[in-house]
Amino acid sequence: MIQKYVYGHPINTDAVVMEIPERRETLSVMELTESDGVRLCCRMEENDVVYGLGEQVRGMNKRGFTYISYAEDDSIHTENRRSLYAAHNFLVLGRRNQEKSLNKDQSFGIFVDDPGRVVFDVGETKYNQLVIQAGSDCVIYVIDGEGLKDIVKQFRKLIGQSYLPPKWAFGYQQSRWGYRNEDDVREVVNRHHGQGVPLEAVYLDIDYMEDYKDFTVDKEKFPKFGAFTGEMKERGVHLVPIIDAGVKIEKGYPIYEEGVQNDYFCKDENGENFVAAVWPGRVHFPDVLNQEARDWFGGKYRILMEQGIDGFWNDMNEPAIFYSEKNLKKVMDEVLSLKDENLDIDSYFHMTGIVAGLSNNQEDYKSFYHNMNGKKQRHDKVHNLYGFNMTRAAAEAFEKIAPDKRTLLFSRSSYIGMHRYGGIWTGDNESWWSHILLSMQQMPSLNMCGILYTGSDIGGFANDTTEDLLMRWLEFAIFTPLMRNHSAMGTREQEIYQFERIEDFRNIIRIRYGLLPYIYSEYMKAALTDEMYFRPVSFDYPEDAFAYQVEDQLMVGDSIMIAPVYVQNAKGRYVYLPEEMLMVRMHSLEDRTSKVLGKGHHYVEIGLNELVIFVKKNHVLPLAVLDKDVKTTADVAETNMEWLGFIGESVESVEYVLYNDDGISRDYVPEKDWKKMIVQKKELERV
Ligand code: MIG
Repeated sequence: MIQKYVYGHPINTDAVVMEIPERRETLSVMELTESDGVRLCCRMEENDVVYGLGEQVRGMNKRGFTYISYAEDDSIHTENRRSLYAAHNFLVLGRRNQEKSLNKDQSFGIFVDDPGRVVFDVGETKYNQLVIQAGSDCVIYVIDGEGLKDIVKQFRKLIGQSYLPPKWAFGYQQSRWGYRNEDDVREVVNRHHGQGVPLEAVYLDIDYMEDYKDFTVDKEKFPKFGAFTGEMKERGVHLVPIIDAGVKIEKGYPIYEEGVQNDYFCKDENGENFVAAVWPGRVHFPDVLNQEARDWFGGKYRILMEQGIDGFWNDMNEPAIFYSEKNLKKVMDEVLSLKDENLDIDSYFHMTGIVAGLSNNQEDYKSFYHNMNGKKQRHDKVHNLYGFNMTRAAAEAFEKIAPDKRTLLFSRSSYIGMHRYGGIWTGDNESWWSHILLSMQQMPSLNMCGILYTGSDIGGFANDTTEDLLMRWLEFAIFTPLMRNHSAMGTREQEIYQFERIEDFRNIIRIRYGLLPYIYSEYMKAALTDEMYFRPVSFDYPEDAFAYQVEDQLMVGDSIMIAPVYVQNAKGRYVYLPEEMLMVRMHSLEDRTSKVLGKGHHYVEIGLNELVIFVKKNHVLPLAVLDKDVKTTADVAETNMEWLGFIGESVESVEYVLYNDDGISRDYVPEKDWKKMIVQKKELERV
């Protein structure tokens, strides 16, 4: 059951799609005080767990830290970060009884629909206290149900169906900030294909643009862009350009001119177009919270789509600000006034502080305004809606520009509700081992908030990767819907062909293509029925006291559990099995062995070039048989499949619901796309 409570005069965020009658009585699961905003508080018992909050640092169980919902472009994702790029204000408090299994009646979910700053103190200040601090205008939804999965499912129904990407978006994708021109891109494709490695997409980072101007293509680097996208498509490769939030201020640049003429940009307090700076230097921000401006900005994606583009990533849409013109002037004046001074500890740190404070400055976020349905709205109160609405602008436009097909779209910043329009990637991680684990922990939290199409930069974005890090990362990422190797300019090149163990890389990526029927089926079913594709182990085994402690294993879809290795030089790891499972070990898609392991703790050896999955009892999964030269998802013939599975003694057959479709059209046809497969025990391959 979902209960809705309204405080003050909240803005309609469009996070929610279901009409729920407002409750007049006071909220019961948490104690509420209304002074200085809405403050909710409740006691947490020793064994209670808290899941949710989407894109944040730390564990799946969020207890013991304070998280702040305030979208921020901060590229150092260490465990002291309170905010990353998104605001996902939903959590579930799982209460546990004496036996440490879930107490369904007392557990609940809570969604704080407030697009400004919201603070979740999940037992940091006091271990036994959960405190949520929102603004004075907000809507609060409280959800109870039949356990954690059910609470999440109800929340997902409340916020609407998750985005459906095209099937090609489940292939292997390569990106790097630094591919400069046609030849760079051709080389990436040639070298993957030359090594027999499938490749679905190459990303175009900011360098493809003319002076970082949105919707332009540099003619020197890409003289015939339309022809080039065609050439790539013939080879099965989609080009995916980046779009940034800031529109360059430049006379004669049509997007700038039109935005100014029609008042489509955010304004400062005097009603002038607000000037910030990002890549191109001075920019204006399109006011995507204004429906008219949103239609206009979204319509611009057509320029690239007409040249053959069918996928985009939206960046810098927190929105990130390097500096505002106004603040820069103030800081410059102050720094100049210190010229020739003897800087002591205070004045020196003051100086470096104000310079560092130029970017993403809170004062700047308070100094510009949106036009929301004719009402002037100060940005900081609706800050977390910007990335959501930039992405919505694109998605709404795609319905007109390409109504018959699905377009790939994901964003850096997001708010609850954006999952209906696109996915996200988890931003600028590092080539650190701890960031494989972070990514694993973020996935189920994101899924809880409806964001199913997601993944992190494989190999790590910042810093130099190593061959073993990339290999282990891929072994996890073959399960993430978005499987993209991406890195920053200036770091070690990390396309798989830059390393020696190319055969191992090829084997791992081919396993992804072999698993495609399963991954696609499980993704689509999760999206269409409001389920989670990635789940913490405790979601599936709520009666198992130890499952709540498992922070580095995941349930993936209905049939399997994974336990990736994320420690350098480790030759294996401990794995907890909440029940008897079949461990399948793969050296390659074709070279597999398997063994039944009992419930409990096991040390499992997992070599650098091995992939291990655990199949749940009485479950099966389809595995495609691949041709030698498979290059894309389109080459994966779903007619040629075998079944991996684990069927118990007394059972003869099990059912698997296989979802498949043409991978591109928007209307799905339940009768045709869902197939109930009965798999007989004797059909299971003997491995
Ligand atoms: O602040 O476009 O997160 O993926 O490569 C850098 C350059 C801007 C940040 C994105 C990253 C991308 C980079 N962008």
